[in-house]
Amino acid sequence: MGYINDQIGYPNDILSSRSIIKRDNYALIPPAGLVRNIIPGFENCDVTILASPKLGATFVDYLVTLHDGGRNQQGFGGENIETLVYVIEGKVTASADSSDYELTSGGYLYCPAGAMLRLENANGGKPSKLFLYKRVYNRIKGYEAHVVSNNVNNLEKIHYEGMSDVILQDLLPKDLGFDMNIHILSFKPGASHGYIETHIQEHGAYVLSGAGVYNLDNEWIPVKKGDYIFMAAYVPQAGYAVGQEEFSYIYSKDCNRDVD
Ligand code: UGY
Ligand code: MN
Repeated sequence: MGYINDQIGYPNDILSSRSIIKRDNYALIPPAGLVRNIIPGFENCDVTILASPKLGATFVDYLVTLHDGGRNQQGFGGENIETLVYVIEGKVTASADSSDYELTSGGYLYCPAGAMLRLENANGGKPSKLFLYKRVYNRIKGYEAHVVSNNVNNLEKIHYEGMSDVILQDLLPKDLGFDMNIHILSFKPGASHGYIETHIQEHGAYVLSGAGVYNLDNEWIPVKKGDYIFMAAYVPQAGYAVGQEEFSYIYSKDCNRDVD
């Protein structure tokens, strides 16, 4: 079972991989290649580190599965570290210092630098799956970020750059206290970006639904639900939805700051 050829005896997944790693440029990390990492503070959790400074990102993205009793009570973040958790599926209690939030699928919590994020599975013994983000906060005088929690079901749906078939949702406020935002971009089948973007901002994107072809540095690459895409600063990029389902991904984008 699962072997491409009994005489050779190799599992299918060992003969080819869709992973593409181009440090400081872009990366595609499909679910089949993910490995678990032990991270202090996470108990009964499978944690995978996705983009990190080793790949050329200024942030770190993680996929976390909290099993029965899964939690992080030690706290995630720190004095200069901002964090965000987004619930892909399941139910968790997430805390920003001493304030608790019950988050279900589409729910999220942003903790500004200095507020510790704590997590506990609350899905009746079933696993919960999370997308987790952290980054060193770029503080500017006179402005502060603050705790934000909501569910994407409550967010405004904006026609991305005026297109009727591409929808943008902003998870965080636009004010200058925030040095980044997390967005969800959703393409109806057959929809695409209006042009190939080239910009200074980086992205880490996790595909929530559907499938597409994605232009990364002028290569068109097939992507689908469960894939993770890293786009470094200035990488040419655009998405094109294929198939019957909406192609949708959650992604981070730095904003509101000049270059040092
Ligand atoms: O906001 C963005 O830069 C976004 N449209 N980029 C992307 O989806 N690759
Ligand atoms: Mn972009």
